[in-house]
Amino acid sequence: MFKRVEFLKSVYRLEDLPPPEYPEIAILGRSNAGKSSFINAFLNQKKIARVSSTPGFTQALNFFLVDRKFFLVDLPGYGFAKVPKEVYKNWQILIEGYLRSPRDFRLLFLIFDIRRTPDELDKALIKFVNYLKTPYAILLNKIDSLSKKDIEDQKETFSKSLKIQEKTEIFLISCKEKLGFEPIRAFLKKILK
Ligand SMILES: Nc1nc2c(ncn2[C@@H]2O[C@H](COP(=O)(O)OP(=O)(O)O)[C@@H](O)[C@H]2O)c(=O)[nH]1
Ligand SMILES: [Mg+2]
Repeated sequence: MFKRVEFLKSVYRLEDLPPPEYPEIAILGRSNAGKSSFINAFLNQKKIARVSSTPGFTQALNFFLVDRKFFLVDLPGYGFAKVPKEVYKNWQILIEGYLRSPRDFRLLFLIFDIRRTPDELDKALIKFVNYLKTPYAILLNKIDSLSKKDIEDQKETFSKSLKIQEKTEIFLISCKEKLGFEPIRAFLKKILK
């Protein structure tokens, strides 16, 4: 279990990135998939990351320092409705600039709402992370809202439609019920060694 979680800063411009002093794990996903909920639940914090019902609210990279050992970074979501082109462009510049900068990236978590069907934006995200070559793992969130059978069916749908490779980890989780976190902790332990 994590002992000490500190909110470090929100970054709106690449010039303001903190020095890359720690290994880094970033969380990417559609707005509303549960990125902030994951940070709160996984790190066992009440509300260190804002859980927002306003999609697209977070337009910053939010840095959390965990046990003075690694950065966990909450990235702004994609796919929210009615976003002006300019905002979307800024999103791309910020995220791509960040993920391509010389930092100690160990892993990207790609988080999805398991109830959805992957769409073109989700496929574009996979293409983008494949091109980055940073290792990634898939988190299928909100399993509390589906039956066992639907969870398995949706897992199959996601891995087929996003062409997830056999070697890529897929974790089934619920941030609401704090389910499925133990295997992720074990996985991170290996990755941060
Ligand atoms: N049923 C269910 N709802 C969840 C779960 N995780 C997050 N949510 C809800 O999904 C919405 C978006 O969550 P949030 O963490 O703000 O998503 P973000 O935009 O990716 O940061 C909120 O209403 C959360 O309460 C989950 O595991 N199960
Ligand atoms: Mg959020």
